[in-house]
Amino acid sequence: MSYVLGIDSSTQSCSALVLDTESLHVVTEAAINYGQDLPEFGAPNGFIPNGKEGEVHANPLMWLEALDRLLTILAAKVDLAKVRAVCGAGQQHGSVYLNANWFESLASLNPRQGLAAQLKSSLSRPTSPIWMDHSTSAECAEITAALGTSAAVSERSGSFATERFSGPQIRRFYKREPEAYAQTARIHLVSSFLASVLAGCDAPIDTGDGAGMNLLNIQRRAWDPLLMKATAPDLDKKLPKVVRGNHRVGLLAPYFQARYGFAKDVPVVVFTGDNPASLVGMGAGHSGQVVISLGTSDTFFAAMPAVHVDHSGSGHVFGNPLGGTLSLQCFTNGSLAREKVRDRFGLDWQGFSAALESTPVGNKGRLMLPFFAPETSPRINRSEPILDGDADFVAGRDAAAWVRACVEGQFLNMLLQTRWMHLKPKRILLTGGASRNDAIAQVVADVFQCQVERLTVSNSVALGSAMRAASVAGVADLPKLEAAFCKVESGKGCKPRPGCAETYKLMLQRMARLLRL
Ligand code: ADP
Ligand code: XUL
Repeated sequence: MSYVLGIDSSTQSCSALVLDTESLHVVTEAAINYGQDLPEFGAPNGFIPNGKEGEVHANPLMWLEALDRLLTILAAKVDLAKVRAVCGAGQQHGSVYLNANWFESLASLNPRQGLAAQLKSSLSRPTSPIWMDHSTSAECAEITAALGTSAAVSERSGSFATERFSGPQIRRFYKREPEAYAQTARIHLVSSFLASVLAGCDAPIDTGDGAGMNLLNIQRRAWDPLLMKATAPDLDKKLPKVVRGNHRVGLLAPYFQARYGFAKDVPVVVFTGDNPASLVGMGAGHSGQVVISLGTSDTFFAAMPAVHVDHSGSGHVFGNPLGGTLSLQCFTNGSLAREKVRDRFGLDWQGFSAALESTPVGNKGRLMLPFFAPETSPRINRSEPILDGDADFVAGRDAAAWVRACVEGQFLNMLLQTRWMHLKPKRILLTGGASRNDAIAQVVADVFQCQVERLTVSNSVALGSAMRAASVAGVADLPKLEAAFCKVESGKGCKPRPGCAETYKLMLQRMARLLRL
């Protein structure tokens, strides 16, 4: 039996999936939810609440503790000695700051102590800014000024200087804590941090996740000297190497053999970001498919054969772990905005779905720009939604109307913001925690006027990671795994309902007008 292990270190949880590459089935899955399972870290939604000035940070020791707990659960469920390769993915953009102890501590992990306790003294910054952080407007402006124009930044890096991206985050750290910055010997992304720990050596960053830093030259797929200079000093020494997705980092560290029963000589494949991993897990790594992921954030992405940049500002180009690139648009107001509406009216997901189903397409003209927190697509700094409709709706007295307005508003905005990709999808693949909600999936089909499908395996990030582990380590071929695991769930497809095209066309025009306000 040849098992492979895929890990997904996401915003709210760390999950894993073990595949049997011979009998082609999912052997087991497990997850640690940071809020529920690790309350001692004080991060109910995976980040430290009430950050100041738009800061959103998490404790990297929480990610390590979650990894240990996850492997403990897996070791009790399956014989990890059968695992022939490991790979994983991290929430994108989060950065981890390490001092000179890091290299030595990694190489000498003691299986009698947990990872968090042993690596605590390697942190040069106790917390990590994550992708929800929007505290770096000044730094984005400075980086843009140093390069001349936003277009110059995006031509090089694939994106405008973007608040949540790691480069502006690094600059803010350098400006505010120059001594701690000087003590920083290595800066990792969440993905490369965890890959380093698993391999027991300092891991490179892959081009999929590296492109989310405003530091990688997207044409050359190498660190860009001008962007590094504009960001902070000595980055050429502080950043790890950058490699393509088909790279092996090394072998699983002895710590994991002793503690969890893994075999010797298990390759660790370079990790990537959660979205690039999901692209692989959805079987959408080759161009022609569109994926919408409804996680903490909502993302819309597709594989592209060439670099195609968004000149209006909030779209991104990342590396595709299978080669070529990946165009992506991220919406901060994803699940957390839907939860805001759900909780405001005391609903559960069932009640939320019932409200959605009880209201007509077009919501009788009631429209919401569902920005309950600063939004990245478009860039708009709000803490309350923008409402357009009758008095009851605007006053927030109609629960069902709010639920539909929130979901319709999210996907109308998604349709508007992703026009720069010039895609005409024949079908949309839906993934992420909210994708199991049939009522939401129906709105996606109606707004995009396109067939929507879901896959039989729901955790596409961990699945994509396991598939990458298998194919890069030579355990199994990717096409064979895609055929077995990227199957659409029969009977769960949604077709656009007749008659909604015209309604949404008009609402789209209203939405575009409201957004220009
Ligand atoms: P992440 O990978 O960002 O941690 P997930 O893809 O695991 O996030 O999605 C988690 C989100 O899924 C939760 O925030 C929750 O709001 C949402 N969710 C879970 N079940 C449902 C449901 N039935 N309907 C709508 N949303 C749901
Ligand atoms: C993508 C983004 C988020 C994070 C967390 O640019 O910021 O999707 O990867 O999932």
